[in-house]
Amino acid sequence: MTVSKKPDITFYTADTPNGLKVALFLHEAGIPFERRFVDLSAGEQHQPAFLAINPNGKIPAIVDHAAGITLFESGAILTRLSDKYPLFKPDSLKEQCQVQQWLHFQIGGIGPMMGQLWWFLHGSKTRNEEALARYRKETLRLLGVVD
Ligand SMILES: N[C@@H](CCC(=O)N[C@@H](CS)C(=O)NCC(=O)O)C(=O)O
Repeated sequence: MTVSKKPDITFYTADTPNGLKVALFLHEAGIPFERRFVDLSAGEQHQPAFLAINPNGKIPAIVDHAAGITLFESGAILTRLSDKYPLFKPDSLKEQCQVQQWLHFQIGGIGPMMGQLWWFLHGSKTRNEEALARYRKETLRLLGVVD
């Protein structure tokens, strides 16, 4: 008889870019985890059961049962996972700083600006040319920085 141990990590996610960032890490690192889909369109992220995991009501979030840690914010999760499973973590301090730099650049710049551009392009019921121009310009500027 095979006794399967419950994975250390429970991963709360949905099919969105912030969820995929963590999913990619877990898959690439070969980390066993249990996935719980949060139905964002049904508002599951605002239910008390999920708010107990992330009071900010957003995915992704993880529970690391072995360490007794509940964590939200994709950057904090990725940093924690690369500490726990030392993959994608360079040896040198200089390179570790660069990883953190680009991680924060993504979380603080690319993610929110592209998120707003997406909303004004596809989510909003009205067309707001000023908002579209603002977020398109900033998105292109940020991509220029990456280049
Ligand atoms: N800064 C957060 C952003 C998380 C975020 O915006 N998650 C979105 C999906 S990509 C979400 O859960 N939206 C649901 C909502 O706002 O109600 C992170 O990096 O984890």
